[in-house]
Amino acid sequence: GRSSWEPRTGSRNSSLNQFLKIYHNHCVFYMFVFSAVVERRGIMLPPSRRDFVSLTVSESGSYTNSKQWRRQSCWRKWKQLSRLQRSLILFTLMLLLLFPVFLFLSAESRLEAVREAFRHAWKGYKNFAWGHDELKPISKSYGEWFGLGLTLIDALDTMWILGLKEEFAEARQWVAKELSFDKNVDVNLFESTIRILGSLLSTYHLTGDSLFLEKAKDIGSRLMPAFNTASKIPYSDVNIGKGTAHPPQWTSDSSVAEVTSIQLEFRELSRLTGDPKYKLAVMEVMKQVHKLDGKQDGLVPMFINTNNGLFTHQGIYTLGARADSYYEYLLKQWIQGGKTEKEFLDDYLQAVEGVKKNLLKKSTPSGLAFVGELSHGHFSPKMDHLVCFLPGTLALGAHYGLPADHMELAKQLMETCYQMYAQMETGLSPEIAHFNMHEGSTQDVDVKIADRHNLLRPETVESLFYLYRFTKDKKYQQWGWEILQNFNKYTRVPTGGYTSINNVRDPASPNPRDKMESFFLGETLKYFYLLFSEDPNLISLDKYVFNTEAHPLPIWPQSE
Ligand code: DMJ
Repeated sequence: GRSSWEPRTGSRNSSLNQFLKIYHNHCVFYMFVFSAVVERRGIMLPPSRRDFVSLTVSESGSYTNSKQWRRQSCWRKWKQLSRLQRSLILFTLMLLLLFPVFLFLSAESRLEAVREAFRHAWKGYKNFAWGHDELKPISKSYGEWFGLGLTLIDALDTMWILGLKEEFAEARQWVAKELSFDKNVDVNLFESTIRILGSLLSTYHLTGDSLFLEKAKDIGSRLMPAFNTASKIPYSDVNIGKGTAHPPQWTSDSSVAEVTSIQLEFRELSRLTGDPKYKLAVMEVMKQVHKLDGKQDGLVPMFINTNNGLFTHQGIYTLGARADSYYEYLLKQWIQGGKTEKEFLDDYLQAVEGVKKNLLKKSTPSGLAFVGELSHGHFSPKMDHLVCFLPGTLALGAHYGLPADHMELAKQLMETCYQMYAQMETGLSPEIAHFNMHEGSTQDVDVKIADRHNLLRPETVESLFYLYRFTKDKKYQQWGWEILQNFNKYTRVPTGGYTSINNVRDPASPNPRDKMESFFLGETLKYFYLLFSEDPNLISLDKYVFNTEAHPLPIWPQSE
């Protein structure tokens, strides 16, 4: 048996192997080019030992002799070149031979930069917030949301993927000894499913360590009371100690994204435990939402009532907060289930058409494609940073054979999401951007004062990862590299950790918020690492599907 906390595929080893393979291929290629050039120019290597030509008159021998003769004449020509010419040729050859080494070193140094960023974030968490939900890096303290060590759990598979064995072992120890879900606390069903259940399941798959499966079963079953509603549309909150659930105090609605973005995790839990109750509960939600009235061209409203199971606040459509991952999980459930559940695909394809028809516009002056919002027929050019998951999802669909124009749209939206960073004074995106559409406007992006914060969110880096995996266009890595450097410049706290900031438009005073969200470790840094890795087998997208918190879950074999 594999030791439970040793990475199954040492990511450093696999990147070294990858490098050696690439290097070998490059060398073979350059040797080939070299000999072709040399032959064309009549340049060849010196004859070994003998300096005379031996002629054997036979059919097969004539070829060998003419080859030898050519070699000698090449050598003569090489000798005839001036010293400068020879040096130039040798220098060029050397550059060509060293090029893959440079490529490897630059990829390796970017990966190391991500590991370093992780260690720095971890240092803050470990020193000031160990076992608590979130680090407050400025005040060197912690914040509690559910009281379940959220950051530590969310970060488990990131450490595994980055090859941070010591940190992982320490965190595993905490999970084994300290983590208990038998607590009288209210947790949000969606957040604890994607961050806690999702991470425990993916860590179980990556490590094969049954500790994580046991913990996943425990939290999964404690979340089930959320589904005990009149409509079977779950409540937003559950008390995991008491086994009671309720909606937020001010409403009996749940948000549509929340009730439709827990399916990958609960379906997987059923598969692993052999108990269908988890899957049945979440599939019932999908079944109802699939046939509900109130959609516009496949786009869904933002709220759903837990008593009657109907959409509420109808007429408002967004790909941002409260609806975003509904679309993501349509595609991903179809992928997870081996592309057999046709309703998911139909709803996804219809929604993409709905986006194109109702929400997709171009900005002025640069013509950036963006996805705005619709409110009772009125278009608003407002785009949440959250929408930047969409280029990655569209690209993933195209990879799985969906129409090629999805990939085109993915590339256009990717450029826009990058511009949401590049056009800010700190090089970091605001939480919400407004795009200009009126003639004569001189800048594409406007940011309202209340929207200038950056929470270290992952969506753009996530999409860059997908776009790079599928296109191999280096510009996506370059964009990601710029973003990582700006996170380091404006959000890194010297004593450990990274912080959300209030103002991406003021490099002199970005104004730290004193909070490191768990998704910075769970998602943002993981996607940076995968973006800079040249190894397509490091979480292969043909074997895994990422949940909306970047936790990879296996794609089910066709036979299942
Ligand atoms: C994460 O918890 C998930 O990515 C979710 O889908 C959206 N919000 C945060 C990150 O921005």
